[in-house]
This record gives sequence, structure tokens and C-alpha cells, in this order.
Amino acid sequence: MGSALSSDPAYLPATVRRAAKILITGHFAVGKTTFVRTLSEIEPLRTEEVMTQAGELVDDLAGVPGKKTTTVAIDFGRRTLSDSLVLYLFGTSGQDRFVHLWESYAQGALGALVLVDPRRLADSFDMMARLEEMALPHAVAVNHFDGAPRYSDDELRQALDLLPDTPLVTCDARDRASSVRAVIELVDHLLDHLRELV
Ligand SMILES: Nc1nc2c(ncn2[C@@H]2O[C@H](COP(=O)(O)OP(=O)(O)OP(=O)(O)O)[C@@H](O)[C@H]2O)c(=O)[nH]1
Ligand SMILES: [Mg+2]
Repeated sequence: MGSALSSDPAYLPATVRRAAKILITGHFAVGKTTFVRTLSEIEPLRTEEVMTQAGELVDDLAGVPGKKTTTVAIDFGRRTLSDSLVLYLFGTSGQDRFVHLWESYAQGALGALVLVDPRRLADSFDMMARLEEMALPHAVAVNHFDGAPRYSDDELRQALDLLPDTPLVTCDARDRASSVRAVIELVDHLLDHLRELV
């Protein structure tokens, strides 16, 4: 019985003692829902709605022509990172019109992983400013899109006005190994941050 439960990914290992809420965030269509789906060990909860003509003027689909839906509230997934630590992943909506949800998103969150599309760096400015304002510790993951410009870390840091200790990594939200690496960078950063507080 015990072994059946422990082999079912729906159940957490009995050794897990710590849980952390992490936000997966970023601007519209940067790959947040994809990232949560790739990383989650359970079937993620999604709140996708079909995009309609009404949003045509605000939903900039340049570079993501196949995208038909958008997150209207939250994505939720779970990833056990070690024998003792589980992450609860909350993917935010990228739509400006849901900015009022941010207070709920941030409630109890230890930190955020900000996905960035190198083809539209300026679209990330509002998000970076919001996280600074909320003093929410974060790491930045540049999501790989085919044909996107390749910037050096220095160029990206300068463009996004990152603090020297803000981790900057690259990932492909469709690829599990690189997504795990990105989230581990964030967790390491959060642990450093927590150590500074005690
Ligand atoms: N080439 C490439 N495409 C990606 C990647 N990540 C996501 N996509 C595609 O980009 C599109 C947008 O992905 P979503 O995961 O829906 O983006 P989102 O940030 O959740 O979008 P909103 O919730 O509407 O803000 C989808 O068609 C994905 O298949 C990536 O790393 N590389
Ligand atoms: Mg989404």
C-alpha cells in the first residue's frame, strides 16, 4: 500500500517537509503556461480562454502565431525538487487587464521566476518594475524562441536593469531539464536571500 502511494506522482514523498510558493511570471505570451506544464509533476490546473477578435488590438501575437488561448487567472502545478522540498508553481496571467490579481498572486510567494522573450525586451519592463516595487526576490530566465536575437548577459542585464545579484539564465520552456535548471537558480537565490534575513 505504502509503496503504491509512493510511486504515484500525485502523492508527495513522506520525506517532504518544506513547501514553497513560487510565481512563474512574465509578459503576455512569453511561455508561462508552457513552463508550468513542462515542470509540473501533476496535471496542471489551467485557466485558458480562447482569444477573440475583441483582444486583437492588445494581444500582440508576433512570433507566436499558433497561440489561440490566454491565461485569464492562474496556472497551478507542483514540482518536488528534493527529498524534502516541494515547489508549488503559480503561473500568472500576462494580460495587463488582470493586473489587479497581483496582490493574490504574491500572497505567500517566496519569489518569482520572470520569463523574458529576447525579441521583446521592452515588454518586460513593467513586470521588472512591479517586482522591484513589491520587493519580491526574483530570477530572470530568457526563454528561447527560434530566430530570437542572442544577447550577451551584460547586454541583457543592462537592458533589463538587473541588480548584480539577480540570477540570469536561459531556458526553453518546452524542455524539462532547462526549466528545472532555471527554477533551481531561483531557489538558490531565494535561499541566499533568506540567509541574509536571519
Ligand atoms: N519556440 C518556442 N515557443 C515557445 C516556448 N515557450 C512557449 N512557446 C510557445 O509560445 C506560445 C505562448 O506560450 P504560453 O505558454 O501560452 O504563454 P503564456 O506566457 O502563458 O501566455 P499568456 O498566459 O497568454 O500571457 C505557445 O504557442 C507555446 O507553444 C519556447 O521556449 N520556445
Ligand atoms: Mg499563460
